[in-house]
Amino acid sequence: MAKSTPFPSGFQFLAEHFDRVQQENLLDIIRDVLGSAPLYRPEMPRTGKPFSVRMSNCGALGWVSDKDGYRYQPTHPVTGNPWPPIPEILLSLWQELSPDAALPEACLINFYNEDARMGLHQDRDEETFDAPVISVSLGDTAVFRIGGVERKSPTRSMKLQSGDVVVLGGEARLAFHGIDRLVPNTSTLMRQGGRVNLTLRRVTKP
Ligand SMILES: O=C(O)CCC(=O)C(=O)O
Ligand SMILES: [Mn+2]
Repeated sequence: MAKSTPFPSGFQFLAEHFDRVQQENLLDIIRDVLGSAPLYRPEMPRTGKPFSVRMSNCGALGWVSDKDGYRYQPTHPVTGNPWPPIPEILLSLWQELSPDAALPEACLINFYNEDARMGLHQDRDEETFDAPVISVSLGDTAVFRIGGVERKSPTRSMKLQSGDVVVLGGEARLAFHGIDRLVPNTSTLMRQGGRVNLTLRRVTKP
């Protein structure tokens, strides 16, 4: 837990990569996506316990969780429709930050209200870990926790604010990470508060 715990190599933090106008634009685009692929509440494998975070996706594939487990699938689990495409602004972000990787196939959309959190986990449901996971935060500040590639590795926490971008590449691609909590009333981007997190993922081997 020491403050001096280093970030894993391949971890990048780009503070306020998106300025306020870009954040508003991106949020409008995500609202459109959610108009056709509404947020729903996933359930934990086996137990069926509901997540505190609501989710949706865009892209050819979307990450879902239910009693049968975690997986990527081409359709929304509630509507049965294909996920909407990944917006151009997010594809450009990927190409800017990860020009050598094959394009992302999934963008998971997480919505946190002030009680939501996400336990420490690895992103490892993809067939390949060659490409990074790129994350964009919008709305209220979150306390993000990141450790190493083993669950027992020491962790450190940092705040993610609206417009911040995080890249989990290299060794950090399989680093344990999670969201401890939101810091309510820290952003005026969304009138009702809350936080949207977008994570771009390459799922299949190119
Ligand atoms: O909300 C975040 O910043 C992290 C989200 C995350 O780790 C995930 O969706 O796998
Ligand atoms: Mn994750």
